[in-house]
Amino acid sequence: MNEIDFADRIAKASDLLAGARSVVVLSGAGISAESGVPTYRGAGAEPWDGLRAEQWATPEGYARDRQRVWKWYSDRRVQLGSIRPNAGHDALARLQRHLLKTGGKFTLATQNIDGLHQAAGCQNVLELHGSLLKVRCSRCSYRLTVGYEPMEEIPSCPDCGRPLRPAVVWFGETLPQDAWQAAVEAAQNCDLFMSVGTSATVYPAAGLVELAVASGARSIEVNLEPTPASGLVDIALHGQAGDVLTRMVGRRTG
Ligand code: BJW
Ligand code: ZN
Repeated sequence: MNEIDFADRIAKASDLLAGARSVVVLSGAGISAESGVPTYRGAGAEPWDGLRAEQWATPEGYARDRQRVWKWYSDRRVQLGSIRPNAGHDALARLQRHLLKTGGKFTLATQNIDGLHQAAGCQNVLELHGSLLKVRCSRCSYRLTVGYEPMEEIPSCPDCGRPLRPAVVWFGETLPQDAWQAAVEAAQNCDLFMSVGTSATVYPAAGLVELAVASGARSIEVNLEPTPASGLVDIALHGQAGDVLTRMVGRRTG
């Protein structure tokens, strides 16, 4: 697509955004790619030890080699300490401030575990797949925020003695119910649903766009490449999230 067509689509998306009072954004790894965080699939993907996420991001993967998986999470946590939010995160934070200031509603549900939306100033982020900056007990309800600190050894739970684990959601595990219910409710009741930087392949999060569209919302996709959601949405914008969101939100907030 040439730049004029693309600019025209961005203008149409901006108009949809300008007419919306209640906006839901579902973000994925692609929005953090421009900050240097590897994606899981598609452009920018970096398999870990040659393995796809479906192979290591499981409770069985952790049970198989706890120390190795723990260290890998610890290394990722430390790397995050020097990673900053990018123009895409900033644009969504501006959009949230603008909508809230003008009496609108804004919900950001993220599949990301990197905390970069919050670092950009977004409030009330729904973390559907947990957080890399927290650990939890593998049995009881004990949780701890550890930030960017390295943790080479696996600590035992102070309450029950079981090994702690990263507070992320692995395949086959249910999503944090409060965040998931809030995301479902917001998707069912929004005017505009935006899917940003996600391959739209991991459920139930990927189902939010289907839910929003079925509930009557207008919809926009922003992603480097087409996804299974592209055919569902009103406007699919295939480009860098930082650039596209800055152009869309910049027009809206002035
Ligand atoms: C850019 C860009 C730039 C690059 N600008 N774009 C068969 C059918 C349907 C479902 C299932 C099934 N078999 C099993 C399931 C269920 C399973 C699932 O969906 N599997 C699929 C693989 C088929 N799901 C689960 O098990 C989930 N739990 C569950 O279902 O419980 C039951 C339940 C049911 C109903 C209600 C409640 C519960 C749990 C899923 C957990 C996912 N966990 C991970 C790991 C997190 C921890 C960690 O990182 O260590 O979460 S996997 C990984 O994938 C991570 C991500 O959040 C998730 C999604 O990835 P995301 O964000 O979309 O990123 P990518 O990399 O896939 O895509 C990035 C995109 O960006 C690409 O398209 C690029 O082109 C683009 N991009 N640069 C814009 N600059
Ligand atoms: Zn415990």
